[in-house]
Amino acid sequence: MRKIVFAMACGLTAVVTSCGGSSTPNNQSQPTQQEATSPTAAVQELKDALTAVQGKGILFGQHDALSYGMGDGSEWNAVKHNTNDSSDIKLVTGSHPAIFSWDLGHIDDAFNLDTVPFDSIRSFIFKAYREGGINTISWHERNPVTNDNAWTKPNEETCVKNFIPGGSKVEMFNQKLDKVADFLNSLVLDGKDVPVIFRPWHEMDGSWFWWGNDHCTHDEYKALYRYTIEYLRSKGVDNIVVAYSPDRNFKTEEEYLQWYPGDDIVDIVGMDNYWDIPEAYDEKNKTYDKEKLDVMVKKLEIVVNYAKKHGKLPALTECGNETVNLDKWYTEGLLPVITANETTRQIIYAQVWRNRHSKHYYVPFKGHPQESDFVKFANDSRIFLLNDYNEFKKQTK
Ligand code: BMA
Repeated sequence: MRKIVFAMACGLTAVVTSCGGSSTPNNQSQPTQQEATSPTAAVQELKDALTAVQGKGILFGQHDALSYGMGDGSEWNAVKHNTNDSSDIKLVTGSHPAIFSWDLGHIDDAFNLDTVPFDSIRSFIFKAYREGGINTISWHERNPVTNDNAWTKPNEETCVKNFIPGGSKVEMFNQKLDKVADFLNSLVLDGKDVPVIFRPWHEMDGSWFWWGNDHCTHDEYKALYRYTIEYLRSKGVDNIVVAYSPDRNFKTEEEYLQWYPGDDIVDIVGMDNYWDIPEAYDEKNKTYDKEKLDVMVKKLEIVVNYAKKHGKLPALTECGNETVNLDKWYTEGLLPVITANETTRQIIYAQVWRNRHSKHYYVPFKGHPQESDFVKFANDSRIFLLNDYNEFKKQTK
């Protein structure tokens, strides 16, 4: 990966303010600011791909789709069963998803927080890329001090302010960042950088993670986010398209942006939202209240409108109905929301979470009562799985 000297100087000094007006001399051996901040070929390739699909179709994704799943009701695991081409989505539709999501939590270990080996994650990323899919990476990292998990309730010693420039434990945090940089820098296939969407510190408007709302000020959060990206770039990471993704706790653009680290850092603006659709569900009649679904539509509109004004790409970065226990969640819950109007149809992708075990899955598996509803959703002309997406690319070449 190309090392950008100027960006490194920036990353280590300018955390809250931007990198403009640096005292770094602009000579032959150091790129100009323009060069340093312009996207690399890998990043540009991914941004162009995402832009090309905008308004034409919504890419559908799942977390850990190739790692494990529910099969026909009995769990499978790629490592245990030595498979690299299975996904529950493919089992029920014939195609893998278009978006492949991974997580770098527990990056100091050989396995991630969900016991997927990092080596497997890397090979899956290569496979997905080679086959035309798009990879996105989240980071449920352990608290750098307690090193237990991402859900640690932090105290004075373990909260965000310790890890940002000026804090007393930045070095500990840097060790994690170094590992993430190593992983991202290892994403080179046949001599070519593989671009990925990188989505750290998500759902910060809730307080379930150590970087959440109750555990830091907005400025501390922004500094954490900015420092993360600038530090990674200083280590030569130049294959990431960066995504901002709060949970659903906003009603206005201003609220949505409370933690936003800045247009110079973020490429994709997203939202995670698991709860607005269930809140619209009428248990008795097994229907969805349109006005209540509109709550989520409005939030997507806020995201898309911000993206439009600021040259960003919008996405529904996480959603899902655990165990798919609401009738027709896919065709009568999710689909009407994301295709509600011209604006919501501008989202690039929607992804659901993982199919881990019988109490924690988001895509109906073979034989599940909602299987046919999911197939109907997947067959909708506006929803792109990998096969649809590849076909779209062929036709628009
Ligand atoms: C959560 C759950 C956890 C998991 C985490 C990161 O939503 O699936 O079990 O560890 O995501 O994948």
